[in-house]
Amino acid sequence: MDREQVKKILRFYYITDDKVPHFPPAEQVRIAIEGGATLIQYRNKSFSPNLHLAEAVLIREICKNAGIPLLVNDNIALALQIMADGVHLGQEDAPPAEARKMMGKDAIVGATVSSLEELARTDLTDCDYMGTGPVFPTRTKADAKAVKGLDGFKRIAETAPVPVVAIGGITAETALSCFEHAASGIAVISYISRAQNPAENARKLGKVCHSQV
Ligand code: 3NM
Repeated sequence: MDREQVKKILRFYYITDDKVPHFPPAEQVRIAIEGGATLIQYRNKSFSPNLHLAEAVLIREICKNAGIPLLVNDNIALALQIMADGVHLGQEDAPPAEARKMMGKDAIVGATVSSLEELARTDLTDCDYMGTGPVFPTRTKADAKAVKGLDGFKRIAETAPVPVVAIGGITAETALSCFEHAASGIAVISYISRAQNPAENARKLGKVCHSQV
C-alpha cells in the first residue's frame, strides 16, 4: 500500500479491549467507527478459537460493511482465517517478513518499536507502519515499556523509515500534540473502551483526528 494511503488509514486507530466484559469488542468497534475510526485492530491476549472466533468474525463483518480495514494483533493464522487486512506484530511475535510472505503484498503489516535501540535492530522492510509508545502513562498494557513523553516519541518517529502511530494514554485532549510531534496516527484503547461515555469520546477523538494538522 502506498505511503499516503497508509498515513490516512493510521489517523484514528482503535484497538479492542478484551478486559471489559460489559462492553464487548464488537460493540467497541461499532462505536469507534461511528466516531470516525479509520483502522481497527482486534487484540485479544487470551484468544481461544472456541470462545472468540465468532467475535473475531463479527468484527470482520462490521469493519467490512463500514469499509474500515481490520488488523489482527500477533496472530497471522487468525488474520488469514478471518481474511483480515493485515497484522500488527510485537517484538516477541513472528517477524514482519513472515507476515508479508504469508499474507501477500497487499496486506497491512505493522510492528511495535519502543525505543531507538529497538528501531536500530528491527528490520522494517516489510512493514507499512510502526507503533511507538507508551507516549503517556497507560494502565491498559501490562508490560508497557518506559513512558516516552512527546519529545521521546518525536525522536523515534523522526528516525523511523515508515509512518509512526503514537500509543499509550492518548485522549482527545492530547491527540493533537501527538500529531504535532510527528505522529501519522494515534491509537487508543481505554479512552473509548473504559469511558463513561464511549460514543462521546469516540466522536471527540474523531474530530481531532480528522481536523487538518
Ligand atoms: N501498546 P491505552 S501501550 C497496546 O507502548 C499498547 O506499545 C503500547 O492503551 C505500547 O490507550 C498500549 O488505554 C496500550 O493507553 C494502549
